[in-house]
Formats: sequence, structure tokens, C-alpha cells
Amino acid sequence: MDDDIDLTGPAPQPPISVIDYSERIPNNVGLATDRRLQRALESWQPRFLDWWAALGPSLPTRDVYLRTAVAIGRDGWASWDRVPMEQYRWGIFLSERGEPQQIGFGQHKGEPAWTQVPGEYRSELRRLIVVQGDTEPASVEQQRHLGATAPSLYDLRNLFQVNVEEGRHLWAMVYLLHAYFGRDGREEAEQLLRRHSGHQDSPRILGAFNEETTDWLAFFMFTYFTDRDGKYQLGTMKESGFDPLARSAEFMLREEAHHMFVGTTGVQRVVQRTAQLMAAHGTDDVWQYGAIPLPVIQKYLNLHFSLSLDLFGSETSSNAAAYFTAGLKGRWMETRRHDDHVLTGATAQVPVVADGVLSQRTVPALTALNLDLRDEYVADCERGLRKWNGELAKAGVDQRLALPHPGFNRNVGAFAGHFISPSGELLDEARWRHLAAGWLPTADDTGLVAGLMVGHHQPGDFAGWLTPPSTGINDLPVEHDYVRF
Ligand code: BYC
Ligand code: FE
Ligand code: FE
Repeated sequence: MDDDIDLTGPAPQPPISVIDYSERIPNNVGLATDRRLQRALESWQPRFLDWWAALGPSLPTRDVYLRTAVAIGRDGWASWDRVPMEQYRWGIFLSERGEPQQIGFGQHKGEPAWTQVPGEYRSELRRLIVVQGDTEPASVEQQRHLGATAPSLYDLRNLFQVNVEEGRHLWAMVYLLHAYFGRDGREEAEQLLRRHSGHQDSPRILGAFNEETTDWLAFFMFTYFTDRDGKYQLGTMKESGFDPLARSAEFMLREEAHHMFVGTTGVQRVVQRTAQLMAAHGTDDVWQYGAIPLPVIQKYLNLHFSLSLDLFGSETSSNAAAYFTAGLKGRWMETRRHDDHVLTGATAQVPVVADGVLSQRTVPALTALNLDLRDEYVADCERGLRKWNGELAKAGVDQRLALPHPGFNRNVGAFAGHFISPSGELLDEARWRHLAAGWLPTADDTGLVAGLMVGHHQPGDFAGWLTPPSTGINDLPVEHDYVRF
């Protein structure tokens, strides 16, 4: 989506640095001259490939039309080719920055950015990198079986593109752990392949990454809402005073734009088909025409939005204050904010639920930074809603989709343990549970959606529950054989 492409702001224009593809691990971090690091990563690589074989995409394919990062400069960073997926060139790429950077916020504001881990923040920094790293393979695991039911080769390709790039995002974090954290970094890198999404004994760290991605509507909602948390969290790390993390995140954001695109257009195409059928047949019940009724789309939206809000942590968080003050994690678009970038005297409003009402209280702004980021995220989410509702309007359908209240269905933060309806009414538990079947996908809903999920693996063949995309990938026709078996 054009509005999701420029995430990195006006970047400096360094000379285009070409990634060294003569290496077993393509990189622009000078691996060839660091034998110790090279050996460490070369011993991790086979374990990554074993993990990919065991828990990556389960549908066997011959090759997939994929983009691979080949350069770091703004233009022409990706090359396109048919690639057997297990031979994808996962590499380690840091975006390049012109001048030496300065820390832009917190108590070290104005000091030179760190090129080594600052000793006093070592464990916080490692924790951020581990949490970020953990989500990447988790999402690949969650999406493992979707290939079999892909609505087209175009969509299948997009799924695999997202999967290989999430695999590379794991590499990005593993590089930081190996290069900057010594032995405990190596141990954390091992653990990133040992925890598994939804595993009883060693689950992934954050809640949303242990949920099942049940079907392609869930996948589109996940890439729209949950990958978008990735966009925002990476946006905070791109500001980090720890330069290697900032530059890793900046390059990851470039890949992330496509994940946003998959979500936005995926849901849009589902809504478009539903709206067309509602208008053509004058009914809301479009199951009978092989599409997904609008209320079911709304329920999926409610679920994925609320799960994703949990990923921002508590509205009031001393962790968030500490990360910011230390210079580890900035705000979204930190450099464009018109304040002192230190925030010691500032205050902010956060939600509270007390005595049966939703209200606000004032807290130090530093402790409200998770909410600050979440608010930016919610505003961004609204833009997709406007597009999707535009499809309904175009078809002449009166109903609209809406984001639920941020307190709906929450397990983290001020709203956790309270029973709030999508419209923001505080209810008692029994009443909420009684009404929940109208708000969240039921087993019947997911069963009916699953019934529509039949693989369409011929070029130009599209499932009927969504419209074909308006254009293909990289100027190729929509009917192109993007994946070969
Ligand atoms: N689940 O102060 P609090 C992506 C824990 S997505 C489980 O409220 P904090 C991607 C928390 O750890 C982006 N536990 O929160 C998307 C803490 O535990 P401790 C991923 C949770 O620390 C799609 C306690 O509760 N990146 O890239 O300010 C596909 C109190 O925490 C959860 C990041 O998240 C939860 N949801 O914020 C592929 C960035 N929430 O310390 C990829 C790195 C909170 O008391 N992570 N807790 O043991 C962070 O910045 C922060 O850890 C969080 C939490 C924002 C996640
Ligand atoms: Fe990612
Ligand atoms: Fe992503």
C-alpha cells in the first residue's frame, strides 16, 4: 500500500553498498573479517535450516517468485527471481547511515550512539532483542499450514514472501545476539529455535504469537494488525541509541511494508467480494454464495485487533519508562516530536477502570509510553478501516466495519479482567460471556470459514470468497505462475 511504504522517513543517501553474496551468509556487516562471529553464525545456520524444514511452510513447492535483499541503498534494494524456498539467501543487513549518529532522546540525549552494548543496560537491551526475535519465527510457525488452502498462487507467493522475510528478521536479531552479547547471546539464539508457537512447555514469549492462525482470513487480519505491531515496535527501535539495533530495525521496516500491504489488500478483497454479493442478492447471508458474511469479518477483526493491542504491554509501564530514559527504545517518529525528548516533567492520561466506570488518570508521561505507541498504532489501523468501508460504500451496502473499543477482550493492562463490549460499555462477566458469540469468532464461524478454504494452485485461479488483486507482483500479470510445484 503506498501509504505503508515510506516507513523510514527521509533517510540519508549513503553510497549503495552491495551485499557480499560470495559469503555463505550474505551480509554487509563484514563477516569475512570476523572469523569468530562467522564461525558462530555458520554453526547456527544449519539449525535454522533444520527449524525451517520442520516448522516452516509445509506445502512442498519447486520454486517461488521472491524478492531478496541485495543492496542497502534506497533504490533497487531487492532482486526478483524464482527461488527454491529452502535456498533463499537469508542474510544480515544493516541500513547505512551517513554521519555518526547521536542518541536522540532520554538521559543520554546528544551523546554519540553506542556501537557496543552499554554495560549498564545490557540485560534490558538483550531482553528487547530476544522478545523481538521470538516473534519472527513464531509467525512462520503459526502460518505453516496455510499454503495448502491458498486462494491463489498470487496469495501463496505473498504468504511465502512474508515467511522468508520473517525468517530473515530472526537472522537480524540473532546477529545482534551473537555479535554483541557473547555466550548468553548465543544461548538466547538457541532458545529462539527451541520455543515454539503454542507449545505446552516452551511457548513463544508474547500472547498473540501462541494463537492459531486458523485460516486465510485470520492470516490477512494477522498481517494487518499483528505485523503492524511489528512496524510500530521496530519504529521505536529504529530510534535506539544502540546503533546496530537501530540500523537492523530500519532495514527490517523496509521489508515490513509488504506485510502491511498483504494485510490491507487481503482484507479489502474479502470485503469487496462480500459487499458485491450482498448488493447483488439483497441479503446479508453470503455463506450461500461461498463468501464470508460481514459480521464474521467483523468478529475476526475484533479478535485480531484486541490480541494485537495486548502486544503493546500495559498502558502504565515502568519498563517503558526505563527503556526510553536509557535511550534504548524511542517513540514513534521521535525526531518529529516537538518536545524536549526527555519527558521528565511531562504528564499523560491513561485509562482506568474503577468503581464500575471507565475513566482516565494522570501519570508521568514517561510511564505512559506504551500507550503513546499504541495510540499511534490505533490511528494507523483506522486507515485500513476507511479503505475497507470504502468498498462497502462503493457497492451500495449500508453496514460498516469498525475497530472495537480498546478495552474489548483484553488480557494485558488497565482493561484486563474487565468485561467491556466492542462499543465500550462496561458489563458484568456473565452478560459479556453471553454476548461474546456475537463479537468473537465462534467454532461455527471458523468452521464455516474453514469450509471455504480450498487450495487454488493453478495460475489465474482464484477462490470465490475474495476478489482477485487489481495488479500482480512486480508488474507481472495477476495470472502469473508465481509458485511452481
Ligand atoms: N504477552 O511493563 P509491561 C513483530 C509482560 S511484533 C506476554 O506492561 P513492557 C511481528 C512484560 O514482558 C513486535 N507478556 O510491558 C509481528 C513484562 O514482563 P516482566 C514484537 C507480556 O515490558 C508479526 C510484564 O508483562 N516486538 O515484530 O513495557 C509477525 C509487564 O510488562 C505481554 C516487540 O514487542 C504480552 N502481550 O512491554 C512477525 C518489541 N505484554 O518484565 C513479527 C520488544 C507485556 O515483568 N518488546 N508482558 O517479566 C517490548 O518492547 C516489550 O517487551 C513489550 C512489553 C512492548 C512487548
Ligand atoms: Fe518481522
Ligand atoms: Fe512482518
